[in-house]
Amino acid sequence: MRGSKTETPGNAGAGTFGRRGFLAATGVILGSAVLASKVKVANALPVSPITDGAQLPILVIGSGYGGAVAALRLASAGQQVAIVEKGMSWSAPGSDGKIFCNMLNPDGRSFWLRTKTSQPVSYFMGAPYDKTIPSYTGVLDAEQFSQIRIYQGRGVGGGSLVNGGMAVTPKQQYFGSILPSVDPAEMYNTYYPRANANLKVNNVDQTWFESASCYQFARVGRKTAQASGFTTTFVPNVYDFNYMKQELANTAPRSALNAEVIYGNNYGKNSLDKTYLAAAVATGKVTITPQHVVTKVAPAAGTGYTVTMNQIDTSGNTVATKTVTAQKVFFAAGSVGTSKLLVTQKATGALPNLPSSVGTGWGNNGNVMVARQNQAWDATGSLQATIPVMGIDNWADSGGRAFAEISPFPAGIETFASLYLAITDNPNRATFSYNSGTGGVDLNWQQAWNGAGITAAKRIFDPINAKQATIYRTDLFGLYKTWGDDFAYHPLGGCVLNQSTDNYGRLQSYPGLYVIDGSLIPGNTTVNPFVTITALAERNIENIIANDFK
Ligand code: FAE
Repeated sequence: MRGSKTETPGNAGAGTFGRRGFLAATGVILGSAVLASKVKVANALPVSPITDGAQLPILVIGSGYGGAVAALRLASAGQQVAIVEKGMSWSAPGSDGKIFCNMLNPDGRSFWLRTKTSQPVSYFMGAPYDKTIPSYTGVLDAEQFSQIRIYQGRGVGGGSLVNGGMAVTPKQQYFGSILPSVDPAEMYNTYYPRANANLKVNNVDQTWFESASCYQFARVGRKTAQASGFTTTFVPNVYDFNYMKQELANTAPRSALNAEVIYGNNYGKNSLDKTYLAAAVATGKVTITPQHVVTKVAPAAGTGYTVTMNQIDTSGNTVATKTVTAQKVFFAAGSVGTSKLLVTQKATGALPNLPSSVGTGWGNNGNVMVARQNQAWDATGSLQATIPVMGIDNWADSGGRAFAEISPFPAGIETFASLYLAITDNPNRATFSYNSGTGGVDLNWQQAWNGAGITAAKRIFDPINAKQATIYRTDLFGLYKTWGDDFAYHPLGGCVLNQSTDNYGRLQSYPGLYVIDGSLIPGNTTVNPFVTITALAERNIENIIANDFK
């Protein structure tokens, strides 16, 4: 093992830019409330470098929802578990005293190994406002495939570090379309409640919501939707709403109210490092090794599997290559990460007997983004909580099913814009394939396939615009471009349950190999996905522990 020091965010890439924000290019200076109070560093999860040549009972690849559930439940059942994670352990503050940067002042901590940000809303008033940043192993990856870029969290906690925290249990009536081989009764009686409790899901205080200035955007989104006859619904979240109340009252440092979310929240959010992973580590049986990228899994000479990984520094350079042997391996690298690993192992002959369905069934949860320009009397507010709490539910519309999250647009100024992330019933599915020329993995998703999602979303927003006499914004996703249809937040599938695995995530041709993340879900969850990913992982690991650890 060479140079195995595990790095922390430290100063690299942090605080490189001043407090001029993403609208600076348009000449607008942002005025955001900055609390002078002393910054409290989050409780760090302990990390330990994995040893080259280690013999392990269980290795978990990835520390997002699936990996965190697997680790907690296996450790609680008495098993020793090692987690390896590609991203960093986000536990040490940068030179500005904060662990994460916010959306108005992105620095190296924002993106995974990019020299320029790749923001979902990347234009404003027709001007691009992505900005130059130092290349660093930042927390949000915008992974570019030929016709789609897929946003994913990188770090101990996976997507929980960067997501909006919307913790939505799908309506039971639609569950059969999400996971047809899973018994809805067991999910709704046992595993969804278990997931919600362990994720610390909570609800906004509706009385407070009605007057909170930071949710004016949501109230306007609700009003305009309801005026056109649409149903709106409050959406639970893992962000601690009591903490947010203190933010608004200026009695606690601001996070959701300081434009923090997709590059991480410094306070307030119950990400996995504070829930499942903290509980897993508390068992004393779980080790976490960040900054290690698994590249190969193959049967070992004796029993179990050899797993090869590159230890990387904060520039993404390999500083050591290690091989360990594990009796059982859980793939929890996320829909994209697990799919890429599996199609590569099959194509390169490391795991040749994986089923040919591996890599198929990938969908974007129907994601499309859009914004409307409200009338002058419908201001959306210059202070917007980054945590969404409301959605427009039009899934019952068989002409085009959609659930649209009323998203914040935390620009720090009044924009009069209502932004939405629509989850639609887009039936298109793509396939990952190994590219022997590049040694990488391609995804054949076509941008035009998002036409189905746009059609469904228009069934909500065309009527709202007609009723309100308002228009779509065309300056946020490009020059004269209405739809954010070239990216996704919700990758799902690629190793579909009961197709590429058995009905509990076992890769049957290789006993001891399991998949336990969003790659199991065939492309759509009708709502935001992480509660379903967590609940399915809870269900599957219970069966695996009961049957494979006798
Ligand atoms: P994930 O959480 O992505 O974890 C996989 C982990 O594996 C990551 O930490 C990777 O760095 C790591 N990894 C990948 N490859 C390797 C490798 N080769 N070796 C070692 N480690 C590896 O997977 N969902 C919601 O339900 N509500 C929301 O409000 C919401 N908002 C979102 C906002 C954004 C900006 C984004 C990007 C996503 C959002 N999501 C939301 C999606 C949600 O975060 C995502 O579905 C889950 O994180 C997926 O969970 P997995 O366990 O599958």
